[in-house]
Amino acid sequence: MLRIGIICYPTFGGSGVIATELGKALADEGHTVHFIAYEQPVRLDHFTENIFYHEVSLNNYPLFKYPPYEIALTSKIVDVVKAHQLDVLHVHYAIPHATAAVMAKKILRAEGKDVRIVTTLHGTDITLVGKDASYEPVVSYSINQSDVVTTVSQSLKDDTYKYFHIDKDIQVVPNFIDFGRFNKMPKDHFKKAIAPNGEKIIVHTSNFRKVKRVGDVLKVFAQIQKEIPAKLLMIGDGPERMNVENDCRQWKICDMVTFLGKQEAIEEILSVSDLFLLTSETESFGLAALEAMACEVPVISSNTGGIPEVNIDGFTGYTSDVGDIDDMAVNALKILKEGELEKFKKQAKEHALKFRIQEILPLYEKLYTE
Ligand code: GMT
Repeated sequence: MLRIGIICYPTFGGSGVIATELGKALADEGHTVHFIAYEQPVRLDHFTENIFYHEVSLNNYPLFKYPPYEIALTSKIVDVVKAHQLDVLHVHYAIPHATAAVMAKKILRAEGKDVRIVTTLHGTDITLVGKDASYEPVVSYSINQSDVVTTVSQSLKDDTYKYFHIDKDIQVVPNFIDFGRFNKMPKDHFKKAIAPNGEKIIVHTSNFRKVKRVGDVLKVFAQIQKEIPAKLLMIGDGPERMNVENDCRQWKICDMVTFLGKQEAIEEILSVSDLFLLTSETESFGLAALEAMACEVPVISSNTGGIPEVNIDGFTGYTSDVGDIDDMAVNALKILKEGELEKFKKQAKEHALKFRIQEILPLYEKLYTE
């Protein structure tokens, strides 16, 4: 059994969720897992005897305009590796986690201790933030200095080679889903409360950042509700929420749209939903779409990045060019209107099953032991 350090963002975002669920599953297998983050990861909600959490705390000094988080993180990694004899560090998201891990490895090597680094790239660390000239050289170096590098989709692997100077072999290990949690549950009373007249329930979940194009979600819904009775549930929170709420008021469709904010029990909401909308500008994988599919919800999405590896056009839903609202609305109506819904629901789950955590976990374990 291995002693594994997992470095991640603790927030609701996909990379933090994947890192936390992976750590919990590894602990279930008998490995010892040490999470290192600036806050307790949101999905790390139970006490488990072989899971530990180490918080990175920052002692700021008035001289510092910018608190040196990477240094605090590096020091914490060095300390935890030494104190707990870690074998491997699995870092999720390149910035600054891979960089801190590489630095920690060098410090430890100077002291005669070897630790291996597995870096998993998640998306925006490559496609949005990382490729920016202000980060690129450091991100390239940190990827090249990792012992193993993985991406969550083939598309992200291609993008990484395109935007960075990488001399390493990158392995694709897709994101996964825990069917123990994400499964369609009988929640008919809940469905009746949201859609008392049998309206179709459309759902979107995200962090409401610009990259998600949440305005497009509302535009697609505005077209759908002209044709069939429908309700839209908007889950999550972030910078674009207020703009979309304003659009909603202006278009006078507020009685059909509910903003639920951040939610823990997403699977309960997905269980009563008929269609999931994901209109992102870029998306390396689209974990939110996979969670929906696992709960038998077909997906209407853009065809950007890794989404087509998850949402199979014409099978689990449909994909359209980014911003092609009309095509997305037509496709949504095709599924909702023409008695196709049950078939698409079944197929969405069928494809989601390929991403069961039981299939993906051994791939990571193999990388660690190698
Ligand atoms: O989507 C976000 O803004 C959050 C981001 C993250 O790093 O938490 O998500 C990225 O990683 C997820 C897990 O691997 C992927 O499912 C998302 O597609 C990816 N987001 C983007 O590429 C925009």
